[in-house]
Amino acid sequence: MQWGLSLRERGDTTTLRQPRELGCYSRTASDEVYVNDDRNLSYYYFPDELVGRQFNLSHGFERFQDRNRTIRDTCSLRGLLGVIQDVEEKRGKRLSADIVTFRGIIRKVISAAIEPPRRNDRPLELQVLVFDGQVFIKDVAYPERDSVTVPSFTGYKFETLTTIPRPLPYMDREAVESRFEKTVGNGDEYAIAVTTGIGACKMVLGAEVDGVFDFKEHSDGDADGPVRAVDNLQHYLELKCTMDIRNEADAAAFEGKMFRTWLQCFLVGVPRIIYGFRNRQYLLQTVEEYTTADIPQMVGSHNPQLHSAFRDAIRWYGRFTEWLLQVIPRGDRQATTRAYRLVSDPRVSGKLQLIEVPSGSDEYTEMVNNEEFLNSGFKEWRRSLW
Ligand SMILES: [Mn+2]
Repeated sequence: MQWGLSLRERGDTTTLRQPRELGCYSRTASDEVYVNDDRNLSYYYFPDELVGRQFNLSHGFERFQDRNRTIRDTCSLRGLLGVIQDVEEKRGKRLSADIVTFRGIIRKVISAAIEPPRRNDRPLELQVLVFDGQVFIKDVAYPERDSVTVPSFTGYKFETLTTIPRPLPYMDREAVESRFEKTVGNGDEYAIAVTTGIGACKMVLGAEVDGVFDFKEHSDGDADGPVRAVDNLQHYLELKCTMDIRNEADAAAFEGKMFRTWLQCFLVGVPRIIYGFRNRQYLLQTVEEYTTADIPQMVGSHNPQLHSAFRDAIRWYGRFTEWLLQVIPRGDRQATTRAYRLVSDPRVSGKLQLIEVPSGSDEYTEMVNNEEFLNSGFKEWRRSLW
């Protein structure tokens, strides 16, 4: 069986459910996952006087530590499901979510319908499992596709240069001052799980977060009282690095990037974005801060091509989730797991396609038994609630 949805469809909903932080996890470069543990959280610290030093953001490229060598599956749901299970164990019941996935996956689904197709875009290839009445969506990792180039390295370098691993009072001065020489990698990750939704659809989204702007609040840890989850969304920020703007074409390209960055942050409620601008020689020129909520007005008001994109993004998000939940049967929580592929190549067809993977096929067995998708610990936990 298969179903199609035109990328031109739009729903009526124009607002999101307020995202709330459910918990967090840290994944290390050696592929260990620590649930509700912020050991990999970074703190932004880059005083203005450092901007003038014109740091070379290509410095140390040859020493880059690529996670694809140490992490089995960069698209794993292990940490995200770990947070969900931890919260459910504390509350003694299942979270009422319809769809569980990553923010990056939703961003890709939205971009496929809203942004003009770009020549080097990958077709969308997602895996879907329906288990315990909920829809889980996973991306497929292709390590050979995302080898790091100097321009993409500058993004990681900018993060390493502008953040510290602990709040400033707990850092020794030397470690703060030697950040420019620090080895850069993409293995350590801090991620959050957020509850949000659109229309009638309740979502749990996992999202990597670059750091906090100021500080993080922790729960009281009072052994007698109830566990109080602290929502830190207001403290989080997204870091980006891009080429400085010298002409109109650069400005238009930057506005396209701003749209994608807005989407990335808006979906999970990250309120601040800090952009580093570098020149063609990779030297950091300026640093600018933006408020996520201001971007639609800022970009949409003078870029006619992006004017309706912000609203359309939400309307398509609503239509997509509504359609997915319409075509996927999930009334019976104890029913056998169903598997699908969700694919789209906007350069070839104007459709999103959902294709059922027949149970008993090799592909089905592989998806259902993939420990990086729904791991046995999570499945056992959910079955214990039946
Ligand atoms: Mn970033």
